[in-house]
Amino acid sequence: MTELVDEIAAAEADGLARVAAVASVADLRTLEAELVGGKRSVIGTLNQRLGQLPVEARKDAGRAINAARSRVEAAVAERAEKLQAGEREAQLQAERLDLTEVVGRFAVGHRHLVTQTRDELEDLFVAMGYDVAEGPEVETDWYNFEALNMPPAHPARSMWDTLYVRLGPPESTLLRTHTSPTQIRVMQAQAPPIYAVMPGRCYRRDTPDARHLPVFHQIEGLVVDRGITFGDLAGTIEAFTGAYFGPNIHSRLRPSFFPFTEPSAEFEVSCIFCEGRGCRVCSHTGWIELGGCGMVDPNVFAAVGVDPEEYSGFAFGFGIDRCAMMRHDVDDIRHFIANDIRFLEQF
Ligand code: FA5
Repeated sequence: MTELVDEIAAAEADGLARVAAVASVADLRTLEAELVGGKRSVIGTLNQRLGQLPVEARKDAGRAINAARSRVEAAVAERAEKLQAGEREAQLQAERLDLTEVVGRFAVGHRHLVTQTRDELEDLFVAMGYDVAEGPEVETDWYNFEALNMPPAHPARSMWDTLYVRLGPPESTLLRTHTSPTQIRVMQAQAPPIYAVMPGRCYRRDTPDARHLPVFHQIEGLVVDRGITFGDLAGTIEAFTGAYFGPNIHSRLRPSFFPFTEPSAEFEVSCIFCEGRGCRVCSHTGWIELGGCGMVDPNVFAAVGVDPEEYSGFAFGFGIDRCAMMRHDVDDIRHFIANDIRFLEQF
């Protein structure tokens, strides 16, 4: 009996010392389980030994064990409170917001060079009296090809291969290959006179290289009015070229073919790198191609119900990315989509 009482006293003293020394709430919980947790805890084991004692001695020893358990539990509770308070304080310190801290200026981004170019081109044409219109990037075959005088299986379609979208009948919906379908939408939406530019994103099955991207930007122009001539087209292109690239840069039209214009031309501007004298960039021709243009084909007018006897018009379409390249001396169109901040920050 005295043996067990001594053991109880020793176990209590040891338990209290360990509780006092523990440094965190988590460790305290582990220790609590070890000391007073269950049958296998220190107190639990002592309890189990009561059965071996004679009845009289059992009572006293039982009381001693309960008293020891109470004191250990009280010490645990007291220690827990202290540790919790300390931990809460440490957390508050760690999460404290210093409202007096001075943060440097936020780095504000800016519009991408292609967007800046698009805005500038829009402004330039708005100053010449044009409206700005937009059309969808996901187009129907009819707008992208058929209304532009390219019936199914027309060979010119192969120049403008693209991705088809699973919507409606097979091969009826696609990612537009040029901004020209917006011409059709504008003519459907309003009667002449029309003076409009239509910028936007285009898609083609083109392998990326220094001058091509599969996703790029064009700006379309459309004028429909009484008495519009090829001279008006040439004059407009020349006015635009001088206004955008500067007075030393000129334009020229070279005969070409587009199903939706007749006659058609490629328009070229004198090479901005050598100002027309001839260099490597322009393959020593002095000229760089920027886009296509021509007089609106009567079949296009027929598709939208404009009377070609009363009205005539011209249209043009050129690459916005290409304009930005030429104006800012960018030697590879892929820089625009590489997302290299060192490139983008320059503009
Ligand atoms: C056309 O897309 C015609 N719709 C242009 C047109 C409009 C002609 C109105 C007549 C009347 P083309 O496929 O040549 O034409 O493209 C015109 C311009 O878009 C090119 O000169 C070039 O500047 C730009 N472009 C074409 N493909 C790409 C590409 N993959 N990456 C970057 N720019 C491109």
